[in-house]
Amino acid sequence: MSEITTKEFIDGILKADKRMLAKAITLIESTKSAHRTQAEELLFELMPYTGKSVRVGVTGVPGVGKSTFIEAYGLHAIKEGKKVAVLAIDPSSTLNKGSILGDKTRMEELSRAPEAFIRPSPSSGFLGGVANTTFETMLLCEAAGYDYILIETVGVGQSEVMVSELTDVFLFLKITGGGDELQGIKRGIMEMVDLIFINKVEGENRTLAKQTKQELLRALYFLPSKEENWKVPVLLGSALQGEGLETVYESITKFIDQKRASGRLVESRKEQAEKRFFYWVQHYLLEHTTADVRLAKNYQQHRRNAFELRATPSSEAKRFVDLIFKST
Ligand SMILES: Nc1nc2c(ncn2[C@@H]2O[C@H](COP(=O)(O)OP(=O)(O)O)[C@@H](O)[C@H]2O)c(=O)[nH]1
Ligand SMILES: [Mg+2]
Repeated sequence: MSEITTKEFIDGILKADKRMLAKAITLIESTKSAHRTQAEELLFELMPYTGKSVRVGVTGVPGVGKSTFIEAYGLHAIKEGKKVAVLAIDPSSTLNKGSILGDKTRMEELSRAPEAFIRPSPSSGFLGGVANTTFETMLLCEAAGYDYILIETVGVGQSEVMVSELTDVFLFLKITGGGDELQGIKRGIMEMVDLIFINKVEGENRTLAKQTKQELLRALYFLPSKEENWKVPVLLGSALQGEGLETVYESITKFIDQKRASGRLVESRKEQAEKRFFYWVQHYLLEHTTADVRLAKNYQQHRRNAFELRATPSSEAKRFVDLIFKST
């Protein structure tokens, strides 16, 4: 157990004590079995206080301005009377120890605001040893009363899919340029977005931005719509100069209202929860299994057979799982 009791965590979080919230997040990120037990207890108790925020996923290539946008957007939301939590998922940190997201010093002003909470989130899969707990972190933030959860992720690998499975609205940031560059946008992303924001639209860039907008709208036109009666808007602005953020704010509010009214919000959250359940079943099964010294050894052996290409991954997985059930 952590030296802080579950009750102390609950009281602290419900009082919006940021230090306690940060400690609780560290607890749920821990892979120690005793910590996980307390983390689940905590999440269970806080469940009634969750679910009330607007969950926004923000993606786009490195350098497009996601952090700058989130800071400006967060400050705008605070002006509207909201509390904002920012979670940054950095897929690079586990791959090469580097960071594509940059550091949170970019959100200097937002991080000073009493109504804001900023936290990086580990992202590696459970085989890497770290559980993916962004979803659970989000629930803790909701219990602490944050109205907006903004999740930043880089447009590489599977991170967008992951974020789209955690959020209510998926925002894609882009800079001007169309044609060939537009082809480069992964089709998968275009099918996931609810809203596009063209950033860094300043000065002479404006004409080009309008062209890019038309091209994006044309590309979107041929895609099946993700949400009924929602045409993905392409909005223009400058995160650095604080332009266009109000429009994004209004657009997101409209989108969420519509999604709530149609019942899709609850429905999609149920689908997401089902995916989380499946994720945790795998996680706990593997954790339990490998807690057994002998099975852990077998696990490593079969794993090695697979990644050294000595046998097919599926046959090694099957042999390992058969072994578990024989031994119970
Ligand atoms: N001119 C201009 N620069 C911007 C704008 N938004 C971000 N930047 C700059 O672009 C760079 C990358 O921004 P950052 O927010 O870190 O991008 P991220 O990697 O997508 O999070 C920084 O130097 C920002 O100051 C904008 O609207 N206009
Ligand atoms: Mg960033």
